[in-house]
Amino acid sequence: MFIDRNSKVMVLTGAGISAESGLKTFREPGGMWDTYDWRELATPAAFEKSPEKVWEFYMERRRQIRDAQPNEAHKALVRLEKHMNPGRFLLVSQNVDDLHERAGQKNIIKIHGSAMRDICASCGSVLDSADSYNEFPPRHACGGLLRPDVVWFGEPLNSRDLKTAMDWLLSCDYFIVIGTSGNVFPVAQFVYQTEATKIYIGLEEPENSRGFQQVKLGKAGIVLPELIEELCEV
Ligand code: BV8
Repeated sequence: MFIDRNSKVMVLTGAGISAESGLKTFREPGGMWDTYDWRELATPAAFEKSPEKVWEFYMERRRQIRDAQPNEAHKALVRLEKHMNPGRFLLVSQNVDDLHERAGQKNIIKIHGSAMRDICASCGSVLDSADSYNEFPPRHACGGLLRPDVVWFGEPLNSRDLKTAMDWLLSCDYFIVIGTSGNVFPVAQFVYQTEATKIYIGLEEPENSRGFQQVKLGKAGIVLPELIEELCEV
């Protein structure tokens, strides 16, 4: 199978693509939600109850993300984007790390937000995350509490991002999904909302595996560069 440069390629990534950079996934043994209770750390109610506890969790993740480097899978997606003609590639990532951006990815939607940005819970101002804050939990100049600019459970996804993703699902030729267990909605349903050629790459069958024509099991850092070389003859 060869991808013509004028094909329309949509890629979706999850925590599995950052695993070989040393970042924890969520639902695997030893993963984030195996160690912590997401109800205590990744919901608006949790932040309301204890902003300090939530901030400690995200500050530690920021430290880990800053110490991590993009891996071969991130770099392979950058090569794929460069192979495609302008406007013919979109990456939608559920990941709140910035490894895709640091690898050089250009057309990217961070559909669950970014742990590397802050947003004011009062006025909605978005700021780059600081290395340290002069008070804890940190506050915005307007006096409102700052929070990580991520989409927590029970929060709606950004409507513009969702519309762009839906438009691409309806028009793309290839939908390549990497390293996501297919447990979190509405993103887990994307595979059923497109007529594209659908390929999954991951360590194990995802929950939504019956939606894919091809499931390639293995590490993204190994399987993805091979697949992209085959698809693009780069
Ligand atoms: C919404 C940001 C509606 C934070 C995340 C009850 C109450 C409220 C909502 C719900 C509810 N019940 C269900 C819902 C819906 C809920 C949901 O889906 N819950 C699940 C638990 C059932 N969804 C929501 O709440 C969404 N919002 O529905 O809003 C609404 C509408 C209007 C008005 C109000 C509300 C919001 C969901 C977003 C939550 N935020 N993250 C943070 O990260 O701190 S979710 C979190 O899960 C991350 O974003 C993560 O990316 C995402 C998905 O996880 P995965 O990436 O798939 O990671 P996982 O560990 O599961 O899998 C990794 C895979 O990689 C594995 O398969 C593994 O085999 C593989 N792998 C490992 N190593 C490698 C590898 N693959 C390749 N190579 C390797 N080396």
